[in-house]
Amino acid sequence: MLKMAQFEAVSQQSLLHPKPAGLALQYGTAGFRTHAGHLDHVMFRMGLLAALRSRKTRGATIGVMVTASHNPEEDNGVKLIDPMGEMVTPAWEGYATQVANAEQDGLLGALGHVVDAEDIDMSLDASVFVGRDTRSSSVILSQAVLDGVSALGAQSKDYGLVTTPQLHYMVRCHNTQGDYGEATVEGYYSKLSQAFIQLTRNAPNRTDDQKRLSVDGANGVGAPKVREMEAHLHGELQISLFNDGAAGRLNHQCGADHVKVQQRPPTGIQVRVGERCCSFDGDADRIVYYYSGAEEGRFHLLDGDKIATLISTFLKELLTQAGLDLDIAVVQTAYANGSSTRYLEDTMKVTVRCTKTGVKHLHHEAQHFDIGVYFEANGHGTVLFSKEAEQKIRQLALDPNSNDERKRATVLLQNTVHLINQTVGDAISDMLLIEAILALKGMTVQQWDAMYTDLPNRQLKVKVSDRRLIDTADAERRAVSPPGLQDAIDGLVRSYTQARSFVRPSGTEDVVRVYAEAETQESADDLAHEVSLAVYRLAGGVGDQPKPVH
Ligand code: NG1
Ligand code: ZN
Repeated sequence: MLKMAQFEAVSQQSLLHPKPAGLALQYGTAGFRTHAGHLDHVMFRMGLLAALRSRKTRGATIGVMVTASHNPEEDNGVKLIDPMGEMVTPAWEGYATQVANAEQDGLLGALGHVVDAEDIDMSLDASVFVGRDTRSSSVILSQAVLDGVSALGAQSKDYGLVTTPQLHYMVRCHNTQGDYGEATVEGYYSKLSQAFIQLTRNAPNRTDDQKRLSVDGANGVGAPKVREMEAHLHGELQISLFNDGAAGRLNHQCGADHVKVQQRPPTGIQVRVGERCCSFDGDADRIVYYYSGAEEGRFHLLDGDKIATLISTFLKELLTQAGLDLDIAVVQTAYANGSSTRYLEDTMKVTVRCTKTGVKHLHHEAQHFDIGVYFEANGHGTVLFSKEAEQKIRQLALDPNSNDERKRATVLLQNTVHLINQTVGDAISDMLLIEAILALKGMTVQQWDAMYTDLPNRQLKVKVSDRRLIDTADAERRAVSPPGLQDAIDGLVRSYTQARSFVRPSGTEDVVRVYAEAETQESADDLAHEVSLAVYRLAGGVGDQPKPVH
């Protein structure tokens, strides 16, 4: 039961964060996300819910991040972070939706329902960490979260401007009593930079050219944070930062999502022939790399699939050198390029799993292995090490009988573990890991790219009157409704070579996403267009009929 004082505080405070009557939102793939003007009450209520979640987890600290990631500047959003720094557990996503959508006079009832259903002891202490991105709306909205936290008598700590993965990291550090690191931004920089420097020490012949990297900060929070990180790297990585927020608009024609979906470089960055560049997204939990080819000036993208391939190959080699028998797997979604899956399974002999879109699904699947490397094609991903795996690596490091090769591999493994933010995808941590691997392997970006050749692909969106009419199965690779849609897709796919296509309702936008890949770009474009037309026809398309890509 809510106590009387809590009851009154929530009643009064909620009047300052009123809900527009009738507005209904859903906790989607990545929390709530919509126009910033519709979110004040949601933020306040997520502060309340985080205080309940903290009590439910016996006073562990819960995180609340205010961001709409790669969405436009005028949007905002909020995600809840569980005690180990992972996304909030699915049952509470349901509560989040109920609490956010309760009408003003039903709010206390909705909270009471959660307290009863979860048997929460409201007399316990509670604690919530709050962070925000650079959106102009984020200041007021994160204040609304803090108001909600304090209305339920919980402690809060406001980290202000942080990347999403930094806040996840703080939550984990705090709840593990410093085992994972110190719960400060400074602690984050110091842990990652030390690991990076230790790793690159093993690649002593790096030239200045190899140390140079261009970063597109998407005009978001990743820009100031990667600058702070660089200051800790003692020149081991020299970053040219573009789209740092000084002039351009957040995610506008820049950032990882733009680069991945448009398959072209962002504006505001000079992509010099052969040089490595990368783009973060608006809250720096995604990263993609690219370069311009010397021979034809063509744009080459190295997406989440190429990153997962590089990292898993590196880890597999280290395991062999260290003589460690740990099972390693790569977790992908249906958006993974078919070539990457084939290369991983057939050439690298690595286990590959496919899950539904959304990092929580990948994260969960990756937990089933000693080492689980998970990446969405869009560049969101990380590596998870099981407790046993970490322990075996630690033990081996202490083994006096190890030969030099084993010792070196074990030290590299240990530093790799330290460099990775295991809570969630982290553009800064991923970037440092990729740079360290390229340095250690003496590999150029072209050589990395040449591991396998992507099948040409195309992603499109179709507006329909109700995207929930589309239901999928088999990790979203097949549409089971509306009737006839999958048959239509199958028929279209059959008329192309090496082709694959699927459709699914987006969890963050009011659209149906269409993906197609095929032997040539023209075929991929045509197939994506034809499948879009089938969606438009069979799933209640609205507005103009989808146009051909070119
Ligand atoms: P939706 O809108 O559900 O496709 C997008 C990404 C996801 C995930 C979320 C959260 C694609 C195709 N989809 O989800 O992978 O990153 O945003 O940010 O990239
Ligand atoms: Zn993001």
